[in-house]
Amino acid sequence: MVSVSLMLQYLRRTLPWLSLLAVSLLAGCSFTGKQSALDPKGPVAQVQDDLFWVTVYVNCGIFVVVAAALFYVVVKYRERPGDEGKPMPPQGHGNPLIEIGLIAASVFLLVIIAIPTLKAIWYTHELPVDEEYYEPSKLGIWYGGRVDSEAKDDILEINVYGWQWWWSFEYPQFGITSANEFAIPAGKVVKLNLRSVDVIHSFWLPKIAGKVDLMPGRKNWMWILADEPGYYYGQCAEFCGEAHAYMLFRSEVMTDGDFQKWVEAYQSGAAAPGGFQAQPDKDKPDPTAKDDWMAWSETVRKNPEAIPGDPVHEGAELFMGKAQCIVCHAIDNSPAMGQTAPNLTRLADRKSLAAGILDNTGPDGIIDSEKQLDNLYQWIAHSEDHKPGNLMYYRADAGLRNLKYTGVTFGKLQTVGITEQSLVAAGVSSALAQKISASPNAPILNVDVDSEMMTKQQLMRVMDGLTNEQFSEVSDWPTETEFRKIAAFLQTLK
Ligand code: HEC
Ligand SMILES: [Cu+2]
Repeated sequence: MVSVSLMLQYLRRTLPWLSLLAVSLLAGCSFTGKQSALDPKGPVAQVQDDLFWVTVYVNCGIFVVVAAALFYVVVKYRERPGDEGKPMPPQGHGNPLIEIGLIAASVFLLVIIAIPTLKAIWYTHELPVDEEYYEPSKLGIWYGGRVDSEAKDDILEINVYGWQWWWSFEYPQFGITSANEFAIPAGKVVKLNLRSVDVIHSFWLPKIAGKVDLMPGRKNWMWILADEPGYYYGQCAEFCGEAHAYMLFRSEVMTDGDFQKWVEAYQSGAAAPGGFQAQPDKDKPDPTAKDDWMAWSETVRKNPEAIPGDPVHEGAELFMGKAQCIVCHAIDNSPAMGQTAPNLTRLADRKSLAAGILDNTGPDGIIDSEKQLDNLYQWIAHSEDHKPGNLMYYRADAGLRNLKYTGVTFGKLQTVGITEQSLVAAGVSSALAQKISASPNAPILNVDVDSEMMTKQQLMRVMDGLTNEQFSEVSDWPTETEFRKIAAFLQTLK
């Protein structure tokens, strides 16, 4: 048996190291970090923070009492020299007074925790529509005009959708949509309707409020209020798949005036590339931004020479055409109306890219346009490096990765050293490989022998190890220059 004095000796030796370890671990904690729930900036986070501390204090009290009792007993009744061979002292079993006392004390402590817990639960579950409760929170009062009269009595609502692995923020009262960054007015109650498109996510904006899950097939909601303007950092707080740790978001809290401008900018949508304008005619004496976009598309189709040959126009053409970005993305006013990816209408106004993974700002917190352009290029040309598993690249039916395997012919593959033998090595039958090599200009996946065709998996095996430059040579994968042009176009979306 290890004697108590041995244990004390051991403790004496390790205690300094243990405390050093504890202190260094705690040094990693910060009460005011970007995502610290201990630095509340709104009433919901405040209530949650208060509750946290009540629990911590009660637990500290329990710890001190229990540790002191333990220490007292261990020291007072420790084994002393000469104790060997003495009979065991009388043992006590059960003392009703102590037992009832301990039960009563536990109940008392639980009640102390339960009262503020229940209060906080009710508080966070009741939308404060009452004007005495908070500053006027109704739409009509702080956001004059632009809203139909029925909506004026409503609180600002935002439909938050969780996607693997990004966020979309829809403002039904204003008819606008943002992604990964959303704006709210300071000092006003906002109702968030939380929905998931795929798996369970969790909305957590630590300094303002948290956390509520977004569940497929279930309508959850929460209300938030941010005290002051600022830029707040949020994060998905429920494991939701491969890129979960990269599913961040931001909230820009603004003054009423700035918020109104933000909403109006989103409502006006995107301007046509390079300021392209539709010619007014008698049907449309006052062309809108949508008309400009339509005129631009028409011109690209019918009279391409009339389009200026600069990166913005070429980037827009690639976006709408060869690079297939419009399959998933929408840009308001433009022909791009995809619904399964972030809405890019005001993309260049956002301080971060791809759900907070790339930061567009300089040290002063303002968007640095060179950095932004480079981030845009990095993201669209190499998204799989920046966010492993992301569905822009990997989505099975439409992801950008597919561009690496479309438009491929055997003739082109030969230019990068791929032979008939490479096809056989990838599992293609020799009869089919022969036919493929005999038709060097046919799309490789369309060639068939006795209704056998090469599969995409086989093609992937054949092309495994090609560089991105080689992919651009032999398939529809855009070249680096083309990606840079698309980035230049995206940067005009503001
Ligand atoms: C298969 C559908 C799909 C296609 C095609 C697609 N994207 Fe995406 N895109 C996505 C998804 C999904 C995300 C969100 C990725 C993430 O953050 O996990 C995204 C994110 C982005 C973002 C970041 C948006 C933000 O709010 O930060 C940009 C910019 C972008 N895509 C541009 C493009 C361009 C340019 C193309 C064409 C070359 C393209 N996308 C093609 C699905 C697609
Ligand atoms: Cu998530």
